Amino acid sequence: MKQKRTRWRRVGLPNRYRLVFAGPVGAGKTTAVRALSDVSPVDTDVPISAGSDELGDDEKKTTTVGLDYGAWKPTAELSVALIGVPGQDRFAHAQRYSSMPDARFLLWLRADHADIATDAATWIPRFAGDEHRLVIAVSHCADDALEAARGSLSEVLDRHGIPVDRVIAADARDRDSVERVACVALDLPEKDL
Ligand SMILES: Nc1nc2c(ncn2[C@@H]2O[C@H](COP(=O)(O)OP(=O)(O)OP(=O)(O)O)[C@@H](O)[C@H]2O)c(=O)[nH]1
Ligand SMILES: [Mg+2]
Repeated sequence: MKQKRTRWRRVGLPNRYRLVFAGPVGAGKTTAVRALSDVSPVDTDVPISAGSDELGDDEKKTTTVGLDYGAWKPTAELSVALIGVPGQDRFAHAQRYSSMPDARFLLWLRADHADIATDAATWIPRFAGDEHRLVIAVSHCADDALEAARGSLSEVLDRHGIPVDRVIAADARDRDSVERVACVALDLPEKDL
C-alpha cells in the first residue's frame, strides 16, 4: 500500500546557502575551504603524480580528484555549505555543480599565472546565467598586483557583464581574507559577522 509521506516544511531553520569554490589547478580552492570551514573539512586530494603537468609549486603536493566539503556559519541565521571542485579538466565530472537558487560561486584565479585572462575565459562560461552570483578571488596576489589583474581581465569581464569590483584579491591560506570574498559572494555585510 502506498503510504502518504509527511512533508516537512523548513520552518525556523537557518537560511542555507552553498558556496562553490571553482577555478584552475593550484588557485587555492581546497586551501580556502580548509581556511573558512568551522568543521574539519572533507577533501578528496591525492598526491600530485610525478611527471604530470598538474601545476605544482613547492608547497602544493596534492590535487583534488572529487569534491571538497566544509561548513561555515557566518551568523546564527545563516549556514553555508562550502564545496570545492577539482581544477583539472580530467575530473570535469565533478566540476559541474548544478546551479541552484541558493548557490553562490567563488572563482579562484592566480595573479601570478602568465595568462590569467585565458583562465578566466575558460572558467567564466561554466557559470553562464549565474554571472550575477559570481565573485572572482585572485590568489597569489602581491599588494600592488590587483589592478594589473583587473586590467588583464577587463575584456573578459565586459564580455560576461561582470563588474570589475567583483574581482577581489584574496589569500586562500588566510581565513579573514577568504571570509571577505565569501561575504561579497553572499551579499553579507562584513560588519554583521
Ligand atoms: N603565496 C601564496 N600562496 C597561496 C595563496 N593562496 C593559496 N596559496 C597556496 O597555493 C596552493 C593552492 O593549493 P590548493 O588549495 O590545493 O589548490 P586547488 O585550487 O585546490 O587545486 P586543485 O585541487 O589541484 O585544482 C597551496 O599550496 C596554498 O598554500 C596566496 O594568496 N599566496
Ligand atoms: Mg583542490
